[in-house]
Amino acid sequence: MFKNAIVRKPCKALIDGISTAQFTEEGETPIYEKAVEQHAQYVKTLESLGAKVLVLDADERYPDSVFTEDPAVVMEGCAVITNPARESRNGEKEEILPAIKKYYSDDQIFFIKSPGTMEGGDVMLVDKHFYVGLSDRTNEEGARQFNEIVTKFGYTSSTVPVTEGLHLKDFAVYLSDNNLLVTEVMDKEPAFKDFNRYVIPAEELYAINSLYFNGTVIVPEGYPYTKKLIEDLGYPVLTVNNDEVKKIDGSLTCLSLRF
Ligand code: CIR
Repeated sequence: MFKNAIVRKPCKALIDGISTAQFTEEGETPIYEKAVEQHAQYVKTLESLGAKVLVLDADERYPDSVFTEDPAVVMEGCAVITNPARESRNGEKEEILPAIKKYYSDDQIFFIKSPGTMEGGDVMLVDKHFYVGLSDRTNEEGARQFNEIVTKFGYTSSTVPVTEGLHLKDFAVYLSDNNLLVTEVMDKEPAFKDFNRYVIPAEELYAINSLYFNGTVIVPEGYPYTKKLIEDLGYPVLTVNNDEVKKIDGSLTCLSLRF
C-alpha cells in the first residue's frame, strides 16, 4: 500500500518544459490555468485512494519541476536522489531533497553522482526488483550506482534498453499481479518475457503510462481501448485528464513520488 505521495504544483514556466511532442502535435504548449486544474484533480484522485499528499509549491526556476518522479526514486527503507540528465532539470534534485528529508533520515538518502545520470521515469519497481531503462536520461553508470545502493536494502535491479523515446515507463508499465502494459517493441523485450503482457496499440501509446495505486488503476482520460482492457483485467479504473502536461511529454506516473 502507498501511504504517501509527493507532488509539485505546475509553474507558469511549464510552457517552456522540454518537449519532443512524443504524444502530441509539434508546437502545442500547455495552458497554465488548465494544467493547474488538472493537477488538482490528480491530487484529489490520489487522496481518494488513501494517499496523504505533500503538495510542494510551484518552482518557476524549473519548467519541468511538476514531474517529481524524476529527481528521486523512493522505496521502503531508502531514497535515491537522481541526477537528471538535462541541464534545465538538474537543479530539481536539490529542490526535492527537503521534501525527501521529511520522510527519510540522512543515512537512508543516497545520491547518483556524475558521470552517472538517472531520472525516475526510467525506474520501474516490480515487487523487490527494479527495471532500470537505459535511455537518453539514464546511463549505465547511473544504473550501476543505483544497483549498488538498492542491493543494500534487499532490492535487485537490472537494465532494459529504451529505444522508442523518453523514459522506460512511457513504453512499459507494471500494474500488479504480473500484469505489464507494453508497446509492441517492449512486448519483445527478453527481460519482460515472463510477464502477462498487454500490448497497447500505437494510437493509445500515452495510456501505457497508467498508474496502479492501491488496487485501482488511474488511466488518462480519452483512451477507451486501454481503459476497457484494464477494467477487463478486473481493476477498478479512475480517469484523470492529463492533456496539458502531455504536451511536454509528461504522463501520470511522472507527476508524483509514491511510497
Ligand atoms: C522532460 O522532458 O523531462 C519533461 N518534459 C517530461 C518528463 C516526464 N517524466 C516522466 O516520464 N517521469
